[in-house]
Amino acid sequence: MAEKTIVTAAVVGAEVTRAQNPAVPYTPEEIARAAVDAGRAGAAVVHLHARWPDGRPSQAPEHFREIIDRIRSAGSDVVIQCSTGGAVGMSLDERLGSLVEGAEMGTLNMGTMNFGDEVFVNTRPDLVKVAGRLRERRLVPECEVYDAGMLDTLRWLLEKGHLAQPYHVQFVLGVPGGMAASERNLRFLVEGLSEAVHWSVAGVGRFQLSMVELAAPMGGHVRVGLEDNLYAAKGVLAKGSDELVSLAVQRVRRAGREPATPAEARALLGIT
Ligand code: KMH
Ligand code: ZN
Repeated sequence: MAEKTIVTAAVVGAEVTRAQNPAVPYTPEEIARAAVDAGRAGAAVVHLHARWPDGRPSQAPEHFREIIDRIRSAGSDVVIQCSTGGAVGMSLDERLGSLVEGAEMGTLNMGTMNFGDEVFVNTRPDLVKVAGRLRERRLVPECEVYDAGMLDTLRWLLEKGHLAQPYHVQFVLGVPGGMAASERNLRFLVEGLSEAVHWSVAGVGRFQLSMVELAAPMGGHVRVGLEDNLYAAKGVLAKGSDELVSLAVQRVRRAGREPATPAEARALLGIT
């Protein structure tokens, strides 16, 4: 039987706003509820950012603690992945504030890039520091790859011993400044992985669900949610990340695969 598909829900991010879609959650309570709902809809992993009550991005440990406590108090066992990317312009130390007790995975952004009209800074020393922190905290890294050269950086981290299995790769395609979300690009990136490793794809904007349709038959995992895309269909705002997860699950099943449970995702990702 084909390996199960891990559906990750990215329920808020640092860039999207409630002015764009009223379902974007801001408070820890709202973010936790969005994560729990996404888990009920079939997500095995939640990728977390936090916000201040007015919507500004936050990497404050107390916000992450409250979100995680609320998710667990609601009885959800989704895998908790905390963003160390935070928002453009934050210092690396601020970004690392998210790695609190209860986190199981943390992101490792694989290089500096244009991010829309801004620059998302991830120098090689930054990568080494984040990788080291994840190792110290025994968190499984998810390597965020936005462009082809970042696979060479991934190889460099492996060769230098800064990164080792288990780790996960997320191809984030369609960020203005990174690689476009196309079939050609995804196939090229998957071929470029230097060793057998679980990979997933997150298509930004209108490419979110088309990337799910492409990745599921290829054996990949998928990420959807309001962080990357605000629409359920052309011109129709998503009611929440749970709706996008449901749409992804339909597509995964159409490809003959089943969504992984959180326990199955932990086994696949090497989370102990
Ligand atoms: N907000 C972006 C600049 C991550 O979560 O690790 C970075 C980001 C990546 O969202
Ligand atoms: Zn993120």
